[in-house]
Parts: sequence; structure tokens; C-alpha cells
Amino acid sequence: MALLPILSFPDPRLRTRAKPITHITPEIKQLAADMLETMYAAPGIGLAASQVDRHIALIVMDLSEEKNQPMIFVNPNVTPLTEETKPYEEGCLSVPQFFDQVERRAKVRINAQDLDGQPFEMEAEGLLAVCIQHELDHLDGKLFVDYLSPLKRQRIRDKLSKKGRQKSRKSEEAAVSAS
Ligand code: K1U
Ligand code: ZN
Repeated sequence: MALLPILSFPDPRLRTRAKPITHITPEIKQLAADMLETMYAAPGIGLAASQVDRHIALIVMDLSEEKNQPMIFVNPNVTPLTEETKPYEEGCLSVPQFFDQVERRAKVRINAQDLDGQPFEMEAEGLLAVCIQHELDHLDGKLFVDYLSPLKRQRIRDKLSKKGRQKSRKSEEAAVSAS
């Protein structure tokens, strides 16, 4: 098992569209296990492969209080079951420390495969519906900040870009002092 680095907005790699998974290999099973470990450690309730720089259609989620109900979605897709939308204060592990209201479809059908390649289907409302739509957006290279005003998005971009520069400067300094 391994903790994977999570890409942060505005990293352009987050805009890559994920490719469908054609064969579920041992490497993909290992990636799903590593993504769950990374999500629990963050901590978060969902993670898309795009966020760990793997551009394939794979999502993990766990909405349980005890963090003991992992869900894995291979090649997921979502069909809206209502026109109704509901707001939810969303967060994102790729947009750390920012939260904002996003309107999403209130009820959806999820179709996906499990890690044995078996297709399954479920209806989702509430947080499950919010989270799966958020994660599917990641696979399409979309982030929750894209639903915000250009001004809000630019403020978040500036703050996170500054943080990213500070982080790389610190790791360069650490590398120099270790050499
Ligand atoms: O995709 C991600 O970046 C994960 C994201 C999922 C998500 C949360 C809320 C609404 C939509 C999608 C997160 O997990 S952010 C962290 C978070 O919400 C959380 C963390 C610890 C406990 C409970 C929630
Ligand atoms: Zn996210």
C-alpha cells in the first residue's frame, strides 16, 4: 500500500480527461487500494484517479462514519433522474481549504463496474449523489471551482499558486541542506 501525492488546483494535469478502463489489471487493483488509503489519510470521502495523476476512469468513495464501507467504481457514468437540483457546500482534496456551494442534480442513477469487471447499478440521493457527480467531473477534467464566479476562482487560484510555490521552495531548501 502507498500514499499517493494529490494534484492541487491550478495544476493543468487536473484538466486531463480520463480514458475508459478496458482490462482490470493487478496494477489497477493496486491503484484502487492506494487511492483508498490516500483518501482515508487526507481525510476525504472520495477520490478520482485524475487527482493522483492517473487518467483512467476509476473512483473510490467511502461515506460511512466508521470509514469501513469503501466503494470502487470502474468506468462509472451517471444519469440524472430528476430536473431538480440541490445546493451543497463542497470541498475538494485538490482545492485544499476552500469550500463553496455547488448546485447538482438531486437524484441520479450510477452505472459502473466493480474490480472484477461485474456491472452494477444504484440510485443515489443526498451526499452520495453529490459526491459521485463531483468525482465524475474530475474524470472529465472539471473541478467544483468551475461552477464559481470567475472572481472567486481567480482568488482561489492565486492563493493556491502562492502556497504551491512556497511548498516547492521549502522542498528545494530541504534537499540542499540534506546534500
Ligand atoms: O474529490 C475530492 O476531492 C474528495 C472530496 C469529495 C467531496 C466532498 C464534499 C462534496 C463533494 C465531494 C472530499 O472528500 S473533500 C473533504 C471532505 O468533504 C471531508 C473530509 C473529512 C470528513 C468528511 C468530509
Ligand atoms: Zn474533488
